[in-house]
Amino acid sequence: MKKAKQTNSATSATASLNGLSKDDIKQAIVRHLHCSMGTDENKANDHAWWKAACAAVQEQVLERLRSTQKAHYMNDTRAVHYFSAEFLMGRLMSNNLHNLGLYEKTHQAMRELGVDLTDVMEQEPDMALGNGGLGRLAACFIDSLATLDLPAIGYGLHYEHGLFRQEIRSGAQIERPDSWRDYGNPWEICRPESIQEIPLYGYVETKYGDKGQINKEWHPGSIVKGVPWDIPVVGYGGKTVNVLRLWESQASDYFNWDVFNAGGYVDAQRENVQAETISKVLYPNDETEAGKELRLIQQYFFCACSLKDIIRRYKRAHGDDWSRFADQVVIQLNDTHPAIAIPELIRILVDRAGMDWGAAWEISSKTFAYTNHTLLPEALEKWPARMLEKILPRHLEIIYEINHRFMRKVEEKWPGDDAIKRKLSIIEESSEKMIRMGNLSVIGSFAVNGVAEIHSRLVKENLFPEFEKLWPGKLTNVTNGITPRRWLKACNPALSKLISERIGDKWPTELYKLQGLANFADDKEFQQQFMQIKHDNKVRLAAEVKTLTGVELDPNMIFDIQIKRLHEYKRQHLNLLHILALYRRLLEDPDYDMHPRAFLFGAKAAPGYKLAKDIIYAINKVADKINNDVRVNHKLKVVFLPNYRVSLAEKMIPAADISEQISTAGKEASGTGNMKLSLNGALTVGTLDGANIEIAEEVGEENIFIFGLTVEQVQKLHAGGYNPYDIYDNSREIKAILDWLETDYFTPGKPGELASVKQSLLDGGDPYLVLADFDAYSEAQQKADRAYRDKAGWARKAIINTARMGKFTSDRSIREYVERIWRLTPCHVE
Ligand code: TH1
Repeated sequence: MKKAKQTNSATSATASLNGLSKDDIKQAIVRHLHCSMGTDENKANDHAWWKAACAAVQEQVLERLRSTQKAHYMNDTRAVHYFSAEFLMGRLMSNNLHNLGLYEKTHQAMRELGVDLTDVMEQEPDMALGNGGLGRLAACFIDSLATLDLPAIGYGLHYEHGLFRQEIRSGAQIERPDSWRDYGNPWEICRPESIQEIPLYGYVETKYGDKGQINKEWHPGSIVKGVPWDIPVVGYGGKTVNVLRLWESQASDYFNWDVFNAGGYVDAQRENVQAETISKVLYPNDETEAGKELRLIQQYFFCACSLKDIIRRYKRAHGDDWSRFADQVVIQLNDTHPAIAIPELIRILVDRAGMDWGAAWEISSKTFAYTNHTLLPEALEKWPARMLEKILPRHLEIIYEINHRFMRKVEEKWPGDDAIKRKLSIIEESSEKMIRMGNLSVIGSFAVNGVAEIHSRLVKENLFPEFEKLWPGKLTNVTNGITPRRWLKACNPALSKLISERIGDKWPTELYKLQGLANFADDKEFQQQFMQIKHDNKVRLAAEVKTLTGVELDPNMIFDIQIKRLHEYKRQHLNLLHILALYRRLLEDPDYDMHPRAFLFGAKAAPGYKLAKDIIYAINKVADKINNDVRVNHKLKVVFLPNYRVSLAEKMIPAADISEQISTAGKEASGTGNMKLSLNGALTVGTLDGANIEIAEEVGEENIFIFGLTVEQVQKLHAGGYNPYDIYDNSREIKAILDWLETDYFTPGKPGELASVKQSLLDGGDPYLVLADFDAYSEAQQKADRAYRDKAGWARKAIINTARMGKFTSDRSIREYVERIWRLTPCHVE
């Protein structure tokens, strides 16, 4: 009785947010089926139903978008502008329905129409406009910003093709284009009234004014058009609806007209193609800088469009009075990808608004804040000065001027110290002069943050130590977070319902409330319900695995999951070596004592990253062998799920028993998958890296399996001259496993196909210390195995994991940004 009542209050709380009834929803969907889709209930397929349902939901969304924009305009609010080259949004239907409080009613409405909402939602393609953690973080952040009623706008690129679709052919990754908009995207709205024109190339003219002042004029060689597409971002509770504004490039009419007049019709078409190339495709490299001209143009294109958009909006309220600009506008740079916005704003202020340098710098340096997401040297962006000179000649001059003035400050602080100057300079004087975007971002921002405690400490100590001395307090930490609306409420409905029955339904916006679940950690009935839900989720995932790969999984196995981009530092190959060790132990001793376990992987490799693709191939070849080896396959299974993406994560995460977070200490800035898995009751096997450390602090050491070298030990080992052969020569097991990879055991008739993995760990020097951490990892896995067999003990640990994830809501991250960096006040709508 009591439970039923609580569930009712949960639905009525959301029902009061809008007067929409189930019948209203039904009518709206049918109306759109008829009037927007031109079909009817008898003919419509799932795709038509999906589009009609989206249109019905979008009506609600757009009404709230209008009231939000009105409220923000009337209150002339300060707003944050989140600049990011990536927004990994995933699907929007389920999220929007949950955030509007319309999920249940829509589900029922559709059932009465004879269609299943879950099937219909499967029609929606993922919006995969990002690579991984960085892009998904941006998506979680804009969800939290809207939920907290904060005035915010996300700015990025409207890529025609998002991250490639991954197919696996004979074990190898094949890339196929992603075409998320082929059948239209019902959520986005084109805004031709806000088109911008963006200059590129050309030269700079120096003009001398009558009072001796120097004025610079950039004569661009080409102009492209930026067309904005708005995607509404619905806050939980459905009050604030912000927008994500993504820019699409098009050939500018004005530019083509000139070429056309010169008689070059065909050339004019060629210009078209070039302009439209800018937003064609997302660079698929996670954590590596592309160094390509088109990538720099993409970055400048979306930053320039966005700044013009911001300035147009500012001027509508404040005219030519620039004095309040930095009070109204804060721009957050998501890594250095949008750092070119700094010289662009200065250019506008100096060259266009006629400000002197001091005044322009005063405004610009109070406008930008920068988030660093990585310490990996290959990800730190540097652009050849010559490339900038060609594409953005005026910006290069401005960067030199910023640097010149900054070097004077450095000289004041460390007189005569040229080594420090070389280190801090924006310009790297190597054989080819390079512009360091990280240094530019630190110098041009008023705040800089890392994304987890340990990462921020390393940013301060190793990446920018002198900057900390120059500007104490400028470098800070804001630990990442995830939105519990998508990553628990929507993706794990059964667990969400159970949680609400026990602790009420406030947890989606007050995630610390989850700690109330700790009271039930030893409650037999609750343990049983919690683990039954996990089991049901595993059954569902097993069915999906069967469809996608043909492999059958017993849901009583431990589901051990590693899902993230494929990268050596994330060490999927450490996981693979351990799987090979288990396989070998089982072959040597059929009674080898282990609970049956299924290892599941999901990972895309950058198309040009050879070793990463080799590791995917190796996982698939080992999986084939093990899954078909009747001697072991009741105890061991290995699955590589193709095309890992947000919507697949939503199916895998609720079904995980074990979460693999095994990066080399010091390499993973934060991680956010670690938070999602733990929130859904998976136990982490992980290193003391990134946010794992903070997760361990929250859940307690008895509820996590921590192993391996610490950051300090990693540094020491490298300094002392690490030689992986010492380990190989002294460990019978490691030697046997690595040698196994060179045989044709996993690739019959083709010995050596998996040799590159071994090679990277021996002659390659094992840069990520896979072999050094192997024994500790294997031991941690054994502990996890023992712990799993204690059913009640495991249930308790799993419950504690969910209960202690309060800290990792992205609402907390956003509140920290707001208090310490952005200084925003909420604007309540209606
Ligand atoms: C990731 C980090 O690797 C990860 O640890 C972190 O949780 C996430 O950002 C969010 O903060 C990064 N992704 C990229 C992608 C590119 C360049 C640098 C990074 S760092 C393209």
